[in-house]
Amino acid sequence: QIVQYLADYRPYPFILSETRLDFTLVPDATRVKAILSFAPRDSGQSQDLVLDGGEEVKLISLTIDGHEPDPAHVTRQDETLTIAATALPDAPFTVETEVEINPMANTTFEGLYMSGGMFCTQCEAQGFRHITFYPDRPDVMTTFRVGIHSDQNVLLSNGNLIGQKECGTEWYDPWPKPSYLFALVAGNLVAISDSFTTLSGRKVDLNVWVRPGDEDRADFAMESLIRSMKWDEEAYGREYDLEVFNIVAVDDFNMGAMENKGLNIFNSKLVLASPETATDGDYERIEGVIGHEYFHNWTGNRITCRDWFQLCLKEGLTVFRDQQFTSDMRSAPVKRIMDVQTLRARQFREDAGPLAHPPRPDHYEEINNFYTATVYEKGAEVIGMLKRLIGDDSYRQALDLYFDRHDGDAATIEDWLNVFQDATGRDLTQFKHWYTDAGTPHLNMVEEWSETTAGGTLTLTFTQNTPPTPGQPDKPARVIPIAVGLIGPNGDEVLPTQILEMTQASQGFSFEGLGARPVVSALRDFSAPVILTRNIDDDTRAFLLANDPNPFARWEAGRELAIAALVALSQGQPGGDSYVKAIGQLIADDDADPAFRALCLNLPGDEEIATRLSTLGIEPDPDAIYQARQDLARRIAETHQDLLARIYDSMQVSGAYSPDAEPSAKRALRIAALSLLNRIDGGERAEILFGTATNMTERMAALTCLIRRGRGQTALQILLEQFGDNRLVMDKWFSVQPMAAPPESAVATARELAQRSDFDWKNPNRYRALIGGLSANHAAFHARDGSGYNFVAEWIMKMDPVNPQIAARMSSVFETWPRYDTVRRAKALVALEQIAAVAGLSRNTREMVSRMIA
Ligand code: HT7
Ligand code: ZN
Repeated sequence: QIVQYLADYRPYPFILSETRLDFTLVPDATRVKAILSFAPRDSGQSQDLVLDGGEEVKLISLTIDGHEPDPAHVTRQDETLTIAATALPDAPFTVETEVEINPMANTTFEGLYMSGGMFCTQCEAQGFRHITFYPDRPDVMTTFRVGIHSDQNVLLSNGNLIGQKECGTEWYDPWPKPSYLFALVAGNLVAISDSFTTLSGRKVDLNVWVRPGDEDRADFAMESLIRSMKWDEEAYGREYDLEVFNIVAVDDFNMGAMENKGLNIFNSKLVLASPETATDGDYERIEGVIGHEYFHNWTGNRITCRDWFQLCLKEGLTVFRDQQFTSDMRSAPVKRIMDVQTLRARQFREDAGPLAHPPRPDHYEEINNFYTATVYEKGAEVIGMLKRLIGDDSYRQALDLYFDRHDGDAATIEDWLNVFQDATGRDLTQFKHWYTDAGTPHLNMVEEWSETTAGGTLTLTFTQNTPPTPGQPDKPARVIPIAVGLIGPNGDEVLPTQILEMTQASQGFSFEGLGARPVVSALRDFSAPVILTRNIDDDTRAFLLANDPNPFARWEAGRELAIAALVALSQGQPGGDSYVKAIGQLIADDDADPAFRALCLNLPGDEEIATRLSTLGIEPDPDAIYQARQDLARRIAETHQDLLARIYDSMQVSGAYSPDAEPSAKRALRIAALSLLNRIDGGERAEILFGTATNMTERMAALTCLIRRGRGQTALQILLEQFGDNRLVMDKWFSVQPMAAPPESAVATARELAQRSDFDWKNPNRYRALIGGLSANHAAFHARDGSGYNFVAEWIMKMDPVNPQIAARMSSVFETWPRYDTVRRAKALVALEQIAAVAGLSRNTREMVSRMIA
């Protein structure tokens, strides 16, 4: 069956009470022995036992209760091994298998594979079936006892270490878990070690394992882990539950990191950091992802998902928790603005195109294609809305009930919503549409003001409408929490934030007894993931930018001014005066948080402008957008050059580097000023900064500026000489060139880089750096001659047979193709059809491409 449907879910007919695994690790011929203790779920059920197992898994032996079954009762077909019901007792039984696999030949980085000489696993979502035959589904949970034999010096698996001999270790994980949380690592590694004492006084050993030579870049990861453990106790009352917590850094990794029970495996870029090699952004991401994976211990591991349709149950909640963590560690308003930027850039874009799907999809072909911004980021937004609707105390009560009621379960979105219903007495039937319906609601607000002797009344009428998405033409009205505040003409707040609960397609809310007509600050804190439109002029936006006490709404007002200007300029109309003036006032305010000022100073990117144009029903022209953005940036630089120069000088941070929020914020503002000044100073400041900066944040910023001015060669050469053997710095080196290059030369630059011997394209980080770097250059990727599309398509086709997950993921850069002009559309379609025509194309890429051209 190609398409999997949620409606077809059936419990597994057997209970698995224990899994014993024994690994003898040899790079090209690893042996895996498994002993699985099953019992029929219902007696007299007479069901076949179906185990998942990849076609490349070589079956050496199979016994049931110690006896070889009649071969006629055993069938291997597609990716399964079936033992006929007639060969099974109607009582508990054990299945023992021995298989052989070849980790060295595994280029997919799924299952057991090798990275830089070490053995490593990745089992989510369905990688375990490439290790041995098993019911590889999240609702089959059991304890694991694992033996590892290898000549590597560090041998790790989940749970607690219960035995250690020369060339072997034994691990026992007492917490029942599904196969996707299994992990094994064997390598010549060294550890940064520490410990953490839990709330109830248990001591936990902590290790961050890295390759020898990388130890001096792992401290921040360890500090982040300790902060995460403490935060989860304080914010959610969640304690860690094993004797040891191991983190391993791996160079070849398909995604960011993986929450395997007690043995988190990380892409090395999310562990290793030093001031000379990592940027402030890298540090913040490391802290956030370490937190994310750690928080999964409760939201994902102790309570897992019944099936993969429920993926957002663990991912949405864990993203929400990691966002809260970062807000608490750093600046909450800045974090909220950054999260909204990501949501709009990735999820709104997904929701508006052919790949749109609900946070809880009801069908898929390849589950790996559903680790999306919708499942993760929108999944988190939905939880934020729930919290806003019920309040902080009720949210905490509901979460306590969730952990109490479902600990040890493989749960569903229905279970999750029932917890909230039971904790609050609210009916969440309508709210559930946020989980089941795709698309971003468009929300329009109309204001009506009337005055009587008793005072003024302001009525806000909201109308919601969600455009059709694939397979979902009509959408019912949703519950939308709309946070609103009112600001008087003198700038004072006359009504602090209130949550209006919209439940109808069109609904009015009145505020009576007001003095003079106030200015409405709407959708504060981005209280719902919707696209808000309202009839508002530039002066009112500038007023909000200057006066709104809600930092998100303030930033949003500035953003709207900037976008309005860029939309106008990209269509050859005048625009930008109000923005240029307002931004000058804002950045001159030395009392405002530098991080906030930096966010306001960074112009919306080309992609965001294209999205806005397309929402307005206008075909975006990438070249015109690029030009408009250049022109506006130059005007800001020219108008405010003295102010920007003062900011650039005064935001210099002296002393030892720290990735903390305060110095990072200063650097962010300094860099924002630099990138504007760079347009009028000939690259002079960037050149000096590149030569003098002692941290990667400023060096990368300077390098980007130099490349934009066409004078990056010397700096690139210096970086290459200094860091040619540092993979993570070289990834930056590969990505910044096509990303910052002028659109007319970016594809040629990318092609040239792809020829280099150090373009180790089978490494996902390196591949994403270059191919993703080019596709992030909007005007280059969407070049009218189709050269950007062709380059990316070639590399998708090349990667597909080697690593289908990475190829399929990269293909989503095409998802916006339908919104461009006929010439570009035709070229993009040719590229997509060329991919679709490849013989033997993976299920992953085939599903993505066919959804995009449907
Ligand atoms: N739960 C993990 C998702 C994941 C993954 C991670 C690494 C490599 C392949 C993977 N496939 C799915 C990561 C997370 O969300 O925490
Ligand atoms: Zn996750």
